[in-house]
Amino acid sequence: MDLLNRFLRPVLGSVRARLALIQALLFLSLLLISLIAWRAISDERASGTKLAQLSRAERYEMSADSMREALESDVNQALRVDLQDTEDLAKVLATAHENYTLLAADLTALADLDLPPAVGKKLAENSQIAKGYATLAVKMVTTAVHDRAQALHLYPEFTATFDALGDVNEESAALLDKEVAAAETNTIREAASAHKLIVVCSIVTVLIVCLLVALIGRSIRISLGKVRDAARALAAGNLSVRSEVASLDEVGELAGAVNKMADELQVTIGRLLADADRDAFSAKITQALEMADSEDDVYGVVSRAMEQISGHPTELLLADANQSSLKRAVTHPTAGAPSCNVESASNCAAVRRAAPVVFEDSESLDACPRLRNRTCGPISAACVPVSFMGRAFGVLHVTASIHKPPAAKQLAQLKTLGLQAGARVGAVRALARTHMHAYTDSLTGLKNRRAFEQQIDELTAGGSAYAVALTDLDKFKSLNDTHGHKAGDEALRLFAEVLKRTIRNADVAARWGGEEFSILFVGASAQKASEIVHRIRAELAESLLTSGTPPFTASFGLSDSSMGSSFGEVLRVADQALYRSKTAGRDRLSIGPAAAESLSEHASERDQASSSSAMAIR
Ligand code: GH3
Ligand code: MG
Ligand code: MG
Repeated sequence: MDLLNRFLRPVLGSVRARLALIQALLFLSLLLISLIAWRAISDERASGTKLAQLSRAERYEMSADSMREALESDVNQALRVDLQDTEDLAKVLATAHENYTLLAADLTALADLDLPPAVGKKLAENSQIAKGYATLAVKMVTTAVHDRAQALHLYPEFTATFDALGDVNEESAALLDKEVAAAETNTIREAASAHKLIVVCSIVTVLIVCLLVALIGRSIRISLGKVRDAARALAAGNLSVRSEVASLDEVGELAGAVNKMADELQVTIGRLLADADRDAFSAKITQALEMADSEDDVYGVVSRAMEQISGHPTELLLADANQSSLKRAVTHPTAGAPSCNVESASNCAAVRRAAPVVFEDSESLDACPRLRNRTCGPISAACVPVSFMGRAFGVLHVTASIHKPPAAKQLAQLKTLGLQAGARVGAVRALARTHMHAYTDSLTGLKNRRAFEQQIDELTAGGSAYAVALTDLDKFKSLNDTHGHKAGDEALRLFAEVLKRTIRNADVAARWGGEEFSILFVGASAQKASEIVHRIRAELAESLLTSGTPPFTASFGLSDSSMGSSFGEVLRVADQALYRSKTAGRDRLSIGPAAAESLSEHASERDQASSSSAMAIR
């Protein structure tokens, strides 16, 4: 089969050519059978013709022989003694002439026949003798008309000629019989042989044609079968399968079309898989970032994602909430940071283009200048801008071997990471800002009362000790009235700054409202906190000397956790102490409850002075 294909393929490149060959073979077989049949029939006809010629020769020979006898009868008639009537003799002469003519015609017809050479030769000899005999017969009749005696004189010669002619005629007749019999046998044999030849040739030719048609059909079927198998495998999901049929025919074209379809499918499915992969990655990042409540949480997610995306050195450079300069926020946990030295987001090429950029070769003319002269030598790199609400504030930077930048899939994942991390960091920062505004006093930057109260629960949880101070600026209304509200604001800010820089980091100061402030001293007793309060007062006095703000003072009330069973009670004690500071002349610190008053009474009777055991310290 392979051998056949090898020979057939160059010639029969297409199915159409193979079908044309089948048609040609059928035509040729019909032509061959026709030729053989024609040839056999021709042979049969030649043999029939020969037989017909011999039969005619036999008939002419018999006719000539009867003319021989007729002429003898004419001669005998002319020599009869009783026939001396001239008229009768003339009739006999005429008959003799007529018979002569008929004999001559038979001899001419015999000579014209296409006979076997032996027969022709024999008949030619006969013809000579017959002509001599006929001429003699006519001569005798003619002579007998005038001179019977003379005619009788010739009679012996005539008789001898008659007998001789009779003998050769017999020989000829015997030869002709034999030839006719042989011709008949030959004709029958030729006919039988022609029939047999036609049948055998027809069967052989049809068998050969059928075999060739079957072989060609099989070659077409095998080719189609290969294409079918490839198509089935593709339909079953094996997209790596390709049809091997590479012929130039329609089957080859079909195989090419199936292969092309498989290529297209593979590309499309590859793209769909890549999309699905990216979507899955994006969904994971989204879920992970949803659980990230702080920037540090976001950075943790970015770090793990970097490790998942690639093993290349990667870093996330971000501008913090207040500055535009970029700082390294996240580094690849195992591969480390590429250490880009870009200072601000606006200096980064990716940020400027607002799209990821890939550099195949850091030494190339159009490469980012910050990639050059790195200690690791020439590299490739990819930079993905990180933005929030259209404003880029960072970049994801990856480096790899020269001319081998991160693959398309990795770049797509970096884009997803940049987009989502940027959105989350932006959201966390926005939330923090909102939180800050809700819990921060905008004039002084201190916590407001709500923030203070919320933080109390955390800081005093577990029964740890604390002290609380309440402070109220003295005669602030008159400061406002005298120097204006702006100066009043300035005074409030100055006092807040004094608080901020004087209290310990663990302690919390807040604007309680108006010109009143509160301070929580974590883990401190009232006695210990009083030292800090005095530092505050001293610091205030000192600041007022240089600030240009109109001078003012503050009154303080202080209590601690030992003075009440709840924060509310402790606070009320501090409030009472403040009240005592005010009533005692302001610009002083009072500590603890008035000894003679219950805490509840003090709460309702704030406008009454307390004294006795309470401390008032100036
Ligand atoms: P005292 O020594 O008894 O506390 O006298 P005081 O004048 O400070 O007390 P008062 O309650 O009579 O007045 C408080 C003043 O504080 C009234 C108000 O105008 C001023 N004040 C409150 N909040 C602000 C503020 O945000 N800015 C300015 N400039 N003034 C404020
Ligand atoms: Mg007040
Ligand atoms: Mg006041």
